[in-house]
Amino acid sequence: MNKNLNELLAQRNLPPLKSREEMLDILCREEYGFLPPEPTELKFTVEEKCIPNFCAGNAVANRVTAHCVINGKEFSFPFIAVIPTKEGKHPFFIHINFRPDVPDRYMPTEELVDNGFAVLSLYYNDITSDGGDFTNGLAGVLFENGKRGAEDAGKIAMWAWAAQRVMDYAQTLPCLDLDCAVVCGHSRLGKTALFTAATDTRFKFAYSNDSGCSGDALARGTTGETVEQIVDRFPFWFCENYKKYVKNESAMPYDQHYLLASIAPRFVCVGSASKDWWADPVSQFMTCVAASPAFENGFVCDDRLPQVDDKYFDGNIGYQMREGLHYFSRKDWNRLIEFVNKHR
Ligand code: GTR
Repeated sequence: MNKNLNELLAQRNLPPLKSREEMLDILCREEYGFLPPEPTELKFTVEEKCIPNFCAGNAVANRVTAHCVINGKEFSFPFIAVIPTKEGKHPFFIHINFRPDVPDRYMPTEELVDNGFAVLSLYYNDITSDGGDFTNGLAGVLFENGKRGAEDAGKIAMWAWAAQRVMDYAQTLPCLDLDCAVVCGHSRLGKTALFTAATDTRFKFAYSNDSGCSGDALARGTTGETVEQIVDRFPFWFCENYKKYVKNESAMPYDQHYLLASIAPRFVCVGSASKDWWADPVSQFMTCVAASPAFENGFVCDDRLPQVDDKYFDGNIGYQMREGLHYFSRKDWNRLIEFVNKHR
């Protein structure tokens, strides 16, 4: 069974899977940095119906502000909660978003509502900037003068921490189905969505769209972006330790299959795009193959490399390849909905 894929996997020379605790410890120490501590105080204020007559009355959009005390300092950030008005408990997405706008062409909010989902959207730059400055936003309350230690959080870990605070808010809403919490994001925010779910078992599903290097793609044997290339342009996404693996992937005590495997026994779906060679769809797919044994219902796929429009949704790990370039399209969202509906 899976003869060809097993041979291809062997060529990648991956470290074997470990316990979830060990894998998370390695991922935090070597790649993303440890999550910031949970806030010692947390409260939410809500501006109701901040978008008038939203979704023709099928949903309300509320602007929520999370007020946190962390390290004795205050930090707050806003997000938008779109809640269907229909009776009942709604499954929901926490979308770690590139843009602040709701609705937005990258987040088909009305369609999500039409499919029965609530969506809570946080804009990543509201947490801390997407750059090397560690003195602003959440970074500013964590580090004295913007200086961090080798294992301290990079920006991805900070955005993940914020998505977990949005989950804290979701837990206060009786109209949400807490057994169907999905965290999702695209590209750098797909990496973030995976790290969010890996470190927080309240999320039943994680979906990463085109996250590639340092997300859902194996580093060993990639034909796309390398650790050297990502650390050169985006060192601040990661902890300082990650630099050790520039041109030195074979020394990594892990690979990205640890990230997907840390989501077991829950659900994770990888979205790839056929022309997104930088994210490397084959290495994204092989991560699913490599992480599969961590799940009771592992990755179910054909014994060949993926092709356009392959959709493997039967196991707890899913994978889909859409035709096209690097973006989060309606087709991707629809496939995510399909994966979630199949398993909830
Ligand atoms: C690229 C980066 C990728 C991906 C992408 C994005 O330039 O090299 O790893 O994360 O940005 O987030 O848009």
